[in-house]
Amino acid sequence: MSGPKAEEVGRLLFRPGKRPCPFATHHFYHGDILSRESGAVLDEALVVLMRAPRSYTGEDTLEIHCHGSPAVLRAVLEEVLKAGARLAEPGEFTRRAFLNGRMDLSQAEAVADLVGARAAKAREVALAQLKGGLAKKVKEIRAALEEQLAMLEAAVDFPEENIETEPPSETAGKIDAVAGEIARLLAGYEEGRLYREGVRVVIAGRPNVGKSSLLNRLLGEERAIVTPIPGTTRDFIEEEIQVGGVAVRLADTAGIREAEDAIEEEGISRVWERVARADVVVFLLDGSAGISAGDLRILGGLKEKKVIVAVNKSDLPQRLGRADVERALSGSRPLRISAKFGSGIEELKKLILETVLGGEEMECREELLCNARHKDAFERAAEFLAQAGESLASGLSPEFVAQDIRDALQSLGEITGETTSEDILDRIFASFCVGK
Ligand SMILES: Nc1nc2c(ncn2[C@@H]2O[C@H](COP(=O)(O)OP(=O)(O)OP(=O)(O)O)[C@@H](O)[C@H]2O)c(=O)[nH]1
Ligand SMILES: [Mg+2]
Repeated sequence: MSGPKAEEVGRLLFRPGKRPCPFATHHFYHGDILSRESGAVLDEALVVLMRAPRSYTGEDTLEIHCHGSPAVLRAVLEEVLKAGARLAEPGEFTRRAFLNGRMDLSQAEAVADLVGARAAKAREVALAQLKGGLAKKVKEIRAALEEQLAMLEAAVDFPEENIETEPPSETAGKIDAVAGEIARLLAGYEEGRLYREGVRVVIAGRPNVGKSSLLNRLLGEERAIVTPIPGTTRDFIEEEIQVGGVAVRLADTAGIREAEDAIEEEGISRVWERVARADVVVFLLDGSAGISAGDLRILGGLKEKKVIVAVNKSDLPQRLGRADVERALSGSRPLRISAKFGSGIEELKKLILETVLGGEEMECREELLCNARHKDAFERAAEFLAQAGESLASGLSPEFVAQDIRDALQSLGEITGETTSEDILDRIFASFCVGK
């Protein structure tokens, strides 16, 4: 519970084991949670009051640490509501923390990311952001721009007599430096996004090449049905694994061919929908069968995507020579695997990460961009700065340059929440889970 009445409500339903209970701030007290109506004990619990402003929300906050079963939680929650509290909205605790200045907006968003982190890298980027890495960077950039803005405004307000007002000579260089810093941050976005959201991989290919076998092998369990009958998989099957601390969402799909019935046709159209949204496609060939016209047609549909070509069934006599594949793929090197026996699977996992992250695995920097909202704001700021640069170069009055910089500052402020509209705040916090 958060708010000025947290202690009052808490006292109504808590019977401390040892009386009196002074509720010293940040101290746990042991006792019972009671039903006020019947006097029955609902649970044995620990209760802690954190007085404002030293709490998560910055308000008085009271926590009841009770047993975790649905029955206990429901009974205690009902009692709390009867005693005068109301249910928090999604993200309301964090929203209050933000409004009370306990954290900036990028840190508030990091809380949601941390709660939802599915892999080690996602946890790392969320934690760095929660610690204020990005907020600090934005603050530095804004401070540099504010300094330039102040100088420009001085040039507008106090022009030297009889001299055309001109922007200070160092302005262009300073703006350039800031733009360079923003470009560097934007360059890390793709990596950060993949850490935060995970990598979407689609396994695609003709029927019977071993897509479902590969999914099962990557998962380490018999998740998808495997049979020698082409057209076994109709719908796509999605499962997640971890590779090098990154969540990798794998989709096994229906084999692509001329569909034999409406179900298969629907399945195949879904493959292409999935492919469109994939970060990388594992295009699977059957090494014991050779490349067919069907394979080449599928490959033709993957031109816009990052593709890993894997030649499966390497345990069988091969009909598909390396030269065939290289010719068909105009030079890219296929990876030979056996989904049935497991060879080449570790290499494939590594290759998936290399393909999406561009080879070298970068250090998890303090201010790695991982959120599309932040990226969008930085991009708009970069555009305004480019405009400022052009205004300077074409000798426009400092007033114009100043306005560009104000616009850039406005965009940057949206990241940390200084200039974020109520609508956007609503949208951000609505995506939180209730209770955080
Ligand atoms: N020898 C050998 N057989 C394999 C290998 N991978 C898959 N198979 C066999 O190939 C047949 C088809 O495998 P699936 O995994 O069902 O193929 P699929 O691509 O999912 O097929 P559809 O769902 O019909 O598109 C099965 O009999 C598998 O046992 C492999 O690496 N080596
Ligand atoms: Mg299958």
